[in-house]
Amino acid sequence: MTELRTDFPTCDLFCRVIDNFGDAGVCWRLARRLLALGVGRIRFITDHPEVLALLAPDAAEVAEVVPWDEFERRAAEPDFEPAGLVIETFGCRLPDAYDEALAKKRATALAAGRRPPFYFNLDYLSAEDWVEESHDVIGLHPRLDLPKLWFFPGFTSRTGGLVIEDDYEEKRRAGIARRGEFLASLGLEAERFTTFVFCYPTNALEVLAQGLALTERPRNILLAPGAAGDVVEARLRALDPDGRRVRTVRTPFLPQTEFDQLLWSSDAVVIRGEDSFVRAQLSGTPLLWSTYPTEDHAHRVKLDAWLERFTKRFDDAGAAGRYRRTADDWLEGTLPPEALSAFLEDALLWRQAFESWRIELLQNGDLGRRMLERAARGL
Ligand code: TRH
Repeated sequence: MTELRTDFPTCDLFCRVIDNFGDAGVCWRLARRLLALGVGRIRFITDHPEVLALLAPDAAEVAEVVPWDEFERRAAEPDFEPAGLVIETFGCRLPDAYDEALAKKRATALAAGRRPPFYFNLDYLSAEDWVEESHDVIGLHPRLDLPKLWFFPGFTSRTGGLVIEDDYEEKRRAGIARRGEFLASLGLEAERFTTFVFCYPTNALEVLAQGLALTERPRNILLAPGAAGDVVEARLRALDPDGRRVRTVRTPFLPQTEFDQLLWSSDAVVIRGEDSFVRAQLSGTPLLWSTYPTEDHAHRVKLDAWLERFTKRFDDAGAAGRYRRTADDWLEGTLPPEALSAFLEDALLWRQAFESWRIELLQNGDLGRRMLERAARGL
């Protein structure tokens, strides 16, 4: 891997939390990645520090975490200095005072013949075709001389890629080797088929519980914290009171640095959102995706676009068709419990495609590196 020389001593990364954990999860993973690639210091500005604290109990040792309102006040002070690398995420809009200070820094740098600060807007992940056209496009500020670059994560070489640590493969191998020990620490037998579930309360939880419990061979079920897990847990207890078919464990909310272990220890996963979906794909574990539900049905479009790319990785067209139907029906809530159970039983059939897809994503490259390389070229 070529060495990346980055000369961005400081970065301001802005993160507004809409809901759940994904906004902070995506931003924090990127922050850690940029530090690992040589960015000197990061100010992580967020309106919900408590969400970050859950994901990263060590956050304050890694970056300067600043509450949004406090930072907004700081940005209005006359001696305030914005960073050399600025990342707005998901169009969260930076405080006006910050934009003004940044425009001033830019004007001063340009007048002195120095490199001006680099300003990104990092957008949401989608496999849709339009992403390639919108990626790496400059947007202008309505009032100020302050261009910013729209950057999109994605699945193709004409997007920014996904956050992938340089030592990901090494960590994955070690994590897979730790499966037995990890499952034993949860009181589970490693030989059993293991499924990790992290989905939304709006998903078809009754079908999920029935499908999970529909088995001749006993299964391990890991349920993430949250309302969906509560419902599935209660239903599984009712469907299988003496635990002969399923051994169910509620997992604690793990720090983000340990989240992958859940995926590496599983034979199949039901996964949601953006960041955990990406990590599941990198793990190669067969997955069913619960896309983040939106009223305008963007989740449907997102799933279709991803399936379009992913199902090309199947060697067997019949298996590709079956996977597509299962994934579609799961999202629509029309998947029969028998089909959910069959998805798990047939995990070996899907593995080849998930493995090939994961290799493609690894080869496609890392978002953090792409951002720094792009910033080094200037606007
Ligand atoms: O939590 P999510 O559903 O989050 C979001 C947000 O709702 C957001 O508004 C939306 O835009 C986005 O999805 C698509 O799903 P996500 O993205 O997978 O984030 C979950 C994060 O929580 C991820 O970084 C992994 C982390 N996590 C842990 O670190 N430990 C845990 O034990 C669990 C269950 C999750």
